[in-house]
Amino acid sequence: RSGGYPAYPLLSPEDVPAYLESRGLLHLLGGPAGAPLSVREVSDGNLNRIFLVRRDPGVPGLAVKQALPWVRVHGESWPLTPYRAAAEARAYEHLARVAPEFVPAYHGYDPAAFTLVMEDLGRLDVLRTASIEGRSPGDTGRHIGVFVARLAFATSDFGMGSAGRKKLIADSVNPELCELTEDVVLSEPYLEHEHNHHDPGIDALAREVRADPEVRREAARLKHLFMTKAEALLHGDLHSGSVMVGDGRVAVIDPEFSFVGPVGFDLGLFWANALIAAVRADVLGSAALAEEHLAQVAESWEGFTGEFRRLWPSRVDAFFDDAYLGEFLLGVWQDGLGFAGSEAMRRAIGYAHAADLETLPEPRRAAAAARVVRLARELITRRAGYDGPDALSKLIGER
Ligand code: SR1
Ligand code: MG
Ligand code: MG
Ligand code: MG
Repeated sequence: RSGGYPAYPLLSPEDVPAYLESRGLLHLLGGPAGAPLSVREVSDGNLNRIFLVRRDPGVPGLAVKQALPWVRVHGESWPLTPYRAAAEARAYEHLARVAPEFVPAYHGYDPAAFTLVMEDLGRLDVLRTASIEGRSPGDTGRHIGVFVARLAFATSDFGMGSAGRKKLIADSVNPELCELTEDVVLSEPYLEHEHNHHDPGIDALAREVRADPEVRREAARLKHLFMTKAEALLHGDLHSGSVMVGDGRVAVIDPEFSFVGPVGFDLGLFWANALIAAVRADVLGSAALAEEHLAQVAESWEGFTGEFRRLWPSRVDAFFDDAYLGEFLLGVWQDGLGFAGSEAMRRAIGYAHAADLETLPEPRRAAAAARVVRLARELITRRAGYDGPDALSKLIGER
């Protein structure tokens, strides 16, 4: 999976000031030239190293993100191409054009060090962390829906001419990161695999799910959809760890899994993590907060469809008429529910679990994991029966 790549220096905090100077970016930090910088490593995601840099406290800092040639949380025994940083850079370039208010200010990519520099969103918090701390998601969902619609419309055959789209598809291939998703999200959770683990309290349920031929058939259908349905450029990993909130903003980060795929995949990942946050709140006895998390599904869907319909009159090919828009949106909804099921399933019985579940005390942790597996199974196998967000509320409380 690592592929070939040139040798490159791995940054440590001490290297960062000189590195930023070499890229001509130090002036962005304000303060007098030569004044000391503070550099903090805050790598907390699964894959990369992140350094936050500040000089003048009154000036926003910078985030320096370097792709390691392996999966950071696993170690060097799981190689992963650093070219994912180039996919992330490409995605930020599109996003800066079509959804600038939803992404950090982007200061460019250095292919020799597989490193990006962007605005430090230090005054914001990761949505997953805020949810675990019991904070309301507010209207995050609506913003995420608009974000997905902007990127999806602009990079679809509705927003681009046919020839330009073919080039976009070719330029945006991200084979190693797609294969990682095909493995850890879309297949391994349904198999006995060394990457998987689960709460011992749901062992019988995990076995039952893996033995269910209907689950297996629909999981295969979803994997194949992910591999073949080239609708639009995606973020590709839009879970609640990729969303930052606060300071009057909703910002989306970490688009290194970006490629041209099914639009429902981005919405589905967001929905799964909203449902998981709702299950957590519910098992902790906060029914009102659970409702607010659940409402993120409806609000993001409204945000998405509202923005997509607003953009629709500007489509480049009027052969796609209003009736077809309805068809298209129905497909996105149903794909989104299925991918929400895939994402929820892997967060409970796959490799990278949701901290929303992992930080619960027993026996609530097992109870919440069981609910997540059941709702995931329902979404994977019965998604065609849900014609709108209202019907989803029954999923959260099911024991
Ligand atoms: C081994 S990678 C596991 C997960 O981390 C990333 O953030 C993606 O969500 C991926 O599926
Ligand atoms: Mg903060
Ligand atoms: Mg494979
Ligand atoms: Mg990520």
